Amino acid sequence: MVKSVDDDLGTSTSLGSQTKIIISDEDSVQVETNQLLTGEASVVNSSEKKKKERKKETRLGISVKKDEDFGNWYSEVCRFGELLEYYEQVKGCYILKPSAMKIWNVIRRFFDAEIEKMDVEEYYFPMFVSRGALEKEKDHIKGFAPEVAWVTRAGESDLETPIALRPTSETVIYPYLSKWIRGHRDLPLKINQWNNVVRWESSDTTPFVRSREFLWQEGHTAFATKEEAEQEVLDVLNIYSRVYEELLAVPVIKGIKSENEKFAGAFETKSIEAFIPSTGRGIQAATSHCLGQNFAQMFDITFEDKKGKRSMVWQNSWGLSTRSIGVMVMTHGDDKGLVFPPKVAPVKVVVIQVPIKGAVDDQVLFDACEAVVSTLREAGIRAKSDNRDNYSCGWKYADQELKGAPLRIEIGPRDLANDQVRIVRRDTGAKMDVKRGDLIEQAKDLLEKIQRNLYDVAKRKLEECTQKVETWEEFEEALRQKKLILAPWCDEVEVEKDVRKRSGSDETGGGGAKTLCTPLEQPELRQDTLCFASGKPAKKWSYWGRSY
Ligand code: 87F
Repeated sequence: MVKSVDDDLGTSTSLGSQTKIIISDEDSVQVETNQLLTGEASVVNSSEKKKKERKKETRLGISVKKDEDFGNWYSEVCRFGELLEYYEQVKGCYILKPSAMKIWNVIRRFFDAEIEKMDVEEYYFPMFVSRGALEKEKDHIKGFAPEVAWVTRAGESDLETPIALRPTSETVIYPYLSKWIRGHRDLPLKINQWNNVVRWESSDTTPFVRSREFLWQEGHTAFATKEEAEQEVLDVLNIYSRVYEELLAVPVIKGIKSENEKFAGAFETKSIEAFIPSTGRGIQAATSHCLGQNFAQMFDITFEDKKGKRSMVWQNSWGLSTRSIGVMVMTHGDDKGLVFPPKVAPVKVVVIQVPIKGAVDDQVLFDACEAVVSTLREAGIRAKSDNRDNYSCGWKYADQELKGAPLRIEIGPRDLANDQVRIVRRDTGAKMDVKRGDLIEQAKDLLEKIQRNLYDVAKRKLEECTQKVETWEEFEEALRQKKLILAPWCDEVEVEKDVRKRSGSDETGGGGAKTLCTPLEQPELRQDTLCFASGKPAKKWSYWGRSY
């Protein structure tokens, strides 16, 4: 069947003047037949003008390179790889497409299974917060006030008092902890909810990384003792670290936030931090807060202990958001598009037929591809065939490279004759011919290798980008070179503020440098080591850098 390509492109991404790309870098595509890379060979066109436009688009692909214009590369890779689309009605909001939702759901399933082992239970609380409740804890809300969005009207009438959309749910949940917790037998109480939150970011919105509405999980727990609470903060931090390292193949650093950077309502904030070498910016990847008894006091969350004494509970809260998907895209994506780690890939193997005119009946090839997909699926490997017959196979290779599946299988007449398939790795481009009978074993093996390789490459880059410094001059130079900086610090609030001011902003508009975290794993600190910024005795090694 011959079909107009317009059917497929008609509803495509359109942002300002840029319409959906199609394909990239011709060198990267090895087409075994003589078909056109553009895939236009079998397309019936409506008008000459459209044809010309499409040719121009077709040659575009991702229009910039990751190393040359990271911001636009990232936006294009998210849109053209079909993870999301910009929501034109409201700036800073995005439509998450099936690929993004599938990745998020893999993360969700993994995380749910882990926290279930810790006896955390799922709840769902309303998304509305009354003004009274939100402003109850004035100190913690102070800095965040400009980001709170309010509902002020219903239909034509003004609400008597405006209602906020939750930016986080402490003030929604804690009045109920106060009500539900009476005695020591009610503890620990461990709540998790998966939801959306709204934070009215005023500038610099970025898909996944900073959006006005996003998806996350927020955990809120209450304990009888400080020790139990402290242990849980670490346990959750470890699960977050595993989400990044084991699923998303992104290396992260576990650490403690500085006084400046911690959540104002917390006693202590632990976080995991990732680093994006292309921009030289750190990014907070998830947080786990020990709230101490701050909120217990504010919301009157008390219990009667075993001896009949009334005490305040010890609380934690922790969150991981869809930002994680953005960090993964930034880490692994390349100039051809998305690169998904197999464990989260919406499609792990894409199967493409390679027809050669007159060599073998198209139907035979089609059936062979479907059979391979079935075999893979039966073995539990998410697979699909790209059997669109209005595109050349070269075009489809490039399109699928854009969409990030870890493995591509090509099946042509020669493969049929030899009872084999050709497997191509998305991460390295390496190709190998595999006997049909060995397919499952080989595919599983390759998927494991890709998962490991993506992590290893990212880890090596992180190490290459990390620079230990001891003086202000070394710090400035390392910052210029977009390094992740490990420096001895006196741990004083004013010194961190001063570093932020003195380090200025970079050419990409990144703000001044600040601490990312103080790593839990500390290098040895010589007794006479001085703070790189103040010259006072250093108390710890901390990571510094510009950040998202
Ligand atoms: C924005 C507006 C209003 C962050 C906000 O990290 C309030 C806030 O409280 C706010 N942005 N925060 C801190 C959130 C703390 C905490 N909540 C539960 C987490 C993890 C999950």
